[in-house]
Amino acid sequence: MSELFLVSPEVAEAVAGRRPVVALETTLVTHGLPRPDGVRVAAALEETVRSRGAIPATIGILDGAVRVGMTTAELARLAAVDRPVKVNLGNLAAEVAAGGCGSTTVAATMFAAARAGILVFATGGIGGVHRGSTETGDVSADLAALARYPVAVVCSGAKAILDLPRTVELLETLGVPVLGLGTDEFPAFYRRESGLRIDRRYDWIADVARAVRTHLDLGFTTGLVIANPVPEADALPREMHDSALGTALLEAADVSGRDVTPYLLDRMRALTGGASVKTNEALLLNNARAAADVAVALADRASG
Ligand code: PSU
Ligand code: MN
Repeated sequence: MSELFLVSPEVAEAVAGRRPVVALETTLVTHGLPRPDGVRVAAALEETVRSRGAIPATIGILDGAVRVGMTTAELARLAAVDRPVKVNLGNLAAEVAAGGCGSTTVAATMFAAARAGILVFATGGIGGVHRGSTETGDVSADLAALARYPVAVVCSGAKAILDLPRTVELLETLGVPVLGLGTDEFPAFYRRESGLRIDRRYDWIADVARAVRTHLDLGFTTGLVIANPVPEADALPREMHDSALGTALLEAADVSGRDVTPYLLDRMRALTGGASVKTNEALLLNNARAAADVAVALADRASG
């Protein structure tokens, strides 16, 4: 493989042996969580994936190369960069060409996972259609990536800072299956419910893994969303959530482009006295667990 795209020996061997692997992104480490929570949570996500019998593949860009399966030292270096670039599909090649470092969003992580042969990816919440998108045109590249790369993304829906009804509509338009784990509704990140529909509910990992396998066996080249709501005990209380969100959205009126999501997440942190970060961490760990279980179930099917 080229020196532009480096897969760690552990991940390469696991993929070649059809053993379970879970991709993890790095934008949530550098932009989604405050320091030093990002690196600590990244390590906890890897540990969670391992404890369920899968191999973690943390993905990011360092010294002009896409890294799949970053070491602890590499991740620490990326997190230590003063203002790491948030890399999605459009700016990835330029960043690599410049020899730089960057953290990968859901979109860029899906690209790298697909290229490395990884089927399952755990994150917090996907990006989507932003509020006010009819004026700004701001729609996350995560949706384009879901339409393009055959990776199952385990997430707690999309962040409520987004326009969730339009996000769900666009997933439908793009033909991306939205499979719920123990839920009939599209989760709203910090909270379990949105009132929005999903394609199908699953209550067992084996069943959702079978649906993923069938999607791939039928020859679909699109990704899938596996929507796993935050555990009830970890969800933000409704009043705290709604009032913080209302204020954060007002404050974000002048923020645009790639800064919008990190800005809103940071305002939610401040306005909830840090509670949103605890919720974010809890749902991430819950998604890493579910993703590892799905990856193990998929590997069992492949070999059995
Ligand atoms: N989920 C989180 N925290 C995050 C993100 C998602 O819990 O920081 C990041 C992801 O990397 C996602 C990105 O891809 O936010 C979306 O950014 P944008 O809306 O600019 O596409
Ligand atoms: Mn955007």
